[in-house]
Formats: sequence, structure tokens, C-alpha cells
Amino acid sequence: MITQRQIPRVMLIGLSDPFKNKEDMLADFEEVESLVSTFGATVYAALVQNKTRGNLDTFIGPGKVEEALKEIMEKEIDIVVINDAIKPGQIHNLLLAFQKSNPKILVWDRVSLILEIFSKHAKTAEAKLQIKFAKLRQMGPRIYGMGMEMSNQAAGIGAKGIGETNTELMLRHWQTEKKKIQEELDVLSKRKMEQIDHRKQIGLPTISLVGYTNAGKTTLFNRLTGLKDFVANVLFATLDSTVNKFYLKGLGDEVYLSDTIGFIKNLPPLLIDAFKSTLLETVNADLVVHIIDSADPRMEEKIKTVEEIFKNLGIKKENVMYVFNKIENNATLNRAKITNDFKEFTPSFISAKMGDGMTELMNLFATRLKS
Ligand SMILES: Nc1nc2c(ncn2[C@@H]2O[C@H](COP(=O)(O)OP(=O)(O)O)[C@@H](O)[C@H]2O)c(=O)[nH]1
Ligand SMILES: [Mg+2]
Repeated sequence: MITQRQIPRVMLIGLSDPFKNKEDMLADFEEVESLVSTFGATVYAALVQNKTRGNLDTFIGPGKVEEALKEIMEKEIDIVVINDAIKPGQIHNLLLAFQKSNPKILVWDRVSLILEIFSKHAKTAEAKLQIKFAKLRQMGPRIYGMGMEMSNQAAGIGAKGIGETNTELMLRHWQTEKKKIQEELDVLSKRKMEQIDHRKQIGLPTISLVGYTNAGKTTLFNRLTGLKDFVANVLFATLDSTVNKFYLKGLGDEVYLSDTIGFIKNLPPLLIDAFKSTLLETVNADLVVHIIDSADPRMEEKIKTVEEIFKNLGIKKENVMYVFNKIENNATLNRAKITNDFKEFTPSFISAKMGDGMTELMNLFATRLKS
């Protein structure tokens, strides 16, 4: 357990951006709130900080730090989450400041929060390693706790040599550790590529389900492969990808289907980089199926987010098809418009939950795979 309390109490610090409209900001806030609940904590307090002041030592201004200290004390906050990607030094300074109100306080930014969620649910050795690697890279040598601080203090009282040695040791240890994990990950990636090659040699096509988190990938995966796995209504609970076979009638053969992690907005490039071996499955698929929650008012924006990530991963447009899910939840969905707007991605409309549109979807899989 990370904190003393069963369900940790979180204080959110959100950013108000003068160039953003209020609706977008609220959506940002909602997303980080659901990340917090996915982690298994509850939001007890929330503060808003003006984005323009982002480059301070403590990221937020001194007045805001005071305000936060009061809230931490009064609401017995365990974890402070800043809804942005901030510098490790700033996280560290905030930690030192907030410890005045709660010596056991934890301070996370958006990246740390995502990593903690993955940590909690990681099952495979690969997922665990990827998380460790991302954490190491995110925090730098500071990941070894207070070591840096102690060395600075030592330097201050005239024992400069010791301070420098400590810092150097820390840095060296960090570099060695990083290299070691990188090598282990390379071995795993190689093994995964061999598996992918092996599947290709067998000659079965591969289909990868991808998309924004909570779009219904796992529900569809389970329906198609006949599994009855537990589907949680949480933002991406796991980093592990699952591969299974199912028979595709239109093709007259089986295909490999993989269920992968969900994406979210502002997924830091560092995470994509660290999770590359998980994403290999998707990058190498014959057909990349982008699952979209058609009942989501922010659907268009989320489609763009995923497209951006596809581009970063080097996924070819001609391998992608769009599937609009949860249709039973949106009576006013304009299918004609969507079909026209996204023509090149051969859109189809389904309800993974109710089973609507499955025959058409599988026929389309077969057609796309044959072409
Ligand atoms: N109403 C509705 N809900 C769905 C549908 N498909 C999935 N869901 C729900 O959406 C949530 C997220 O589904 P999940 O498959 O875990 O999404 P993933 O994050 O993309 O894997 C769950 O609560 C599902 O029950 C659908 O077709 N209709
Ligand atoms: Mg899922």
C-alpha cells in the first residue's frame, strides 16, 4: 500500500489556461478525476492555478503553496496530483514544501499518476520493467530519494567533496540501472518480435484493437474471442496486451486478435517510448482497428488524439479502420455524416455490449484483410 489509508485522499491542482475555453478545462479536470478513481483514490480537494506561472521552482506560486498547505492539513490529504507534466525538481520542491502539513505526503504529476495506475495493475514481467524504466527516466537520479538533498547540504557545510561524490555516485548508479533495464527490455522486445514473426509465418492475419481508453476494446475483444473476462469501467487498467485467436467466417480461417492499452490525451512521449514493446503488437498488425466511443461528446477530439499517436508510432493510414461503438447509447448519431467524413477508414457501427453490428464488422474485417 502506498499510503496509510485504504482509499487515499487526493488534492488535485488543475491548471487554468487563459487560451483555453472553460469547457475544455472542465473536461481536463474530469479526465484527471477519473484517473484518480481508476487508481483507487478519492478527490477531497481541488485548487486551480494559473498556467502562466508554470516555470516557478515549485511550479505553483507561493500563495498557492500556502493555500495547499491549509487544505492538506484540514482535509487530511495523502496525495497531491498536479494535472500537468512537470519537472522532477519541481515535484521534489513541492514535496518538501507540503511535508510541513503532512510528513508522509506524496506529490505526483500526471505522468506519475499514470505510472502508478499501471504499476498497480501490471501482471507481466514486461509491463513491470516498462514501468520501472519510465519511472527511472521520468525522475532522473532523484528517484533514489533524498540522496541529492543530503549531498547538497553536505556541500553547504564545507564538505563539498563528499557532496559531489554522492551526486556522482547517484548519477552513475542511475545510468547503470537504466542501461540494465533497457537491455532487458530489448531482449523482451526481440522475443516479442519473434512471436509476431512466428504468427506471420503461420500465415494467420493479425488484427489489433486500439483506441482511446474506455472506448470498449476489451468488451469487443471478449465478445469476438468468446471470453468472459471482467471488464472494469476504469481508465486503462493494464499495460499488458492480450492475444487470442478467433474464426473469421468471411476469411474461412482464424485470425489473431490483440487487445492493447488505451490511450489518453497528453500521453507523454516518454510513456509511449517506454511502452514500445507493448505497442509492437499494434504497429505490426495487418489491420489496426480504431475503436471509438460514439456516445462520447468529445468523440472528435479523442479521435484526433489517437490519430496523433498512430502517427508517432508510424502506423500506416491504409491499415486503419474505424469502428464506432456504443451506438445504442447515442440515438442521434449521424451515421451518414460519419461514413462520409471518415470514408478512407471504412467506418462501421456496433455495440460491443449488446452485440449489434457484429456480422457486418466481421465481414468488413475479412474484406479489409483480403485487400
Ligand atoms: N453502453 C455501452 N457500453 C459499452 C459498450 N462497450 C463497452 N462498454 C462499456 O464501456 C466501459 C469500458 O469498456 P472496456 O471494454 O473496458 O473499454 P477499453 O478501455 O477500451 O478496453 C465498460 O463499462 C463497458 O461495459 C457498448 O457497446 N455500449
Ligand atoms: Mg481494455
